[in-house]
Amino acid sequence: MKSKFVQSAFVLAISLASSTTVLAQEVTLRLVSAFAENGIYVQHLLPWIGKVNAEGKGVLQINFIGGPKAVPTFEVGNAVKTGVVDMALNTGAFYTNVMPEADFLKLTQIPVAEQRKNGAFDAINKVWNEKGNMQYLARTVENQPFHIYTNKKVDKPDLTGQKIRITPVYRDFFQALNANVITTPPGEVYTALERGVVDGYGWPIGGIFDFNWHEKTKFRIDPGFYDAEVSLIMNLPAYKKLTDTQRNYLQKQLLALEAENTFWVKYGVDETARQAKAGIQSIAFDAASTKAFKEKAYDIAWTSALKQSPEVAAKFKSLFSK
Ligand code: 173
Repeated sequence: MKSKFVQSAFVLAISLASSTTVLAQEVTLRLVSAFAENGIYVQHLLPWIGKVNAEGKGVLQINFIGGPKAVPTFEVGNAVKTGVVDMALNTGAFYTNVMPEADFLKLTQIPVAEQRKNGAFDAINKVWNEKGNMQYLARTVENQPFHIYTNKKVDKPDLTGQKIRITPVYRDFFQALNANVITTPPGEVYTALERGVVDGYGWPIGGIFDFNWHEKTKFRIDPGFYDAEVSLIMNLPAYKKLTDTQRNYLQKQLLALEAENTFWVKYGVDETARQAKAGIQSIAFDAASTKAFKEKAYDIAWTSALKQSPEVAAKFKSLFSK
């Protein structure tokens, strides 16, 4: 009798201990997005979060808090840096207030898979760790060039007399094209167009329908330039606190997420067709001007980068270029 009691108490103690261990090994990471929840970047990410949570029971869970209503777009970088949140879906242009180098990621001309092989990814993380107190986890968007969308027709690459909505992505280039620039988060673009505060805006090839901007857009200037960088970033102390099992699990899922980036090429093609159907006209230049336009975009951005952060820009330029 007594020994049976001792035995079951022992079994109970063991099972309690192991269930505590299981609980202690499951971490829940709070994630916010600098992009709106109804936009393609978040919509593309949500199934992945679902999969991470379904397969990560007892190991790692991601709690999606929300978009810019939870944390304003331009404050998300600092929220990650200071640990207010653990993780974010963000783009470098939105956290140049943390480090100017964040915006350099738009200049990559090789796929993220190659960045992981040629040392670019590690070079990014060295800067992100040291200057941003964050870990650069994965690039979730590729092959989405930026464009100029405008309601004022042009026949050459010149935006004289035009007011264009920007973020740091476009500033130097659009100013070099003589535009008057106004910085706003994406959430303010529709109203700015509606009120005539701007004649146009910069945005990648995909996504303008998510916010109904097509209703207020007449022209898209081709070609596109740079590559929209949208990535998952994480507070560095939170990343370092993960157990090996948790970090390995997260890494496996991040690589699976990047493997799905093939989605974006077709999405770009589909969005281009959808714009044409919606009556948005493409403005194209002759072959020489097109080439010069693209070269100017990169030249201006790298010149600016080299001024802002000479060593990092030089390193990134050699690792990001084709
Ligand atoms: O808001 C923007 O135009 C911008 O900077 C951006 C960056 C990456 C993807 C989409 C938009």
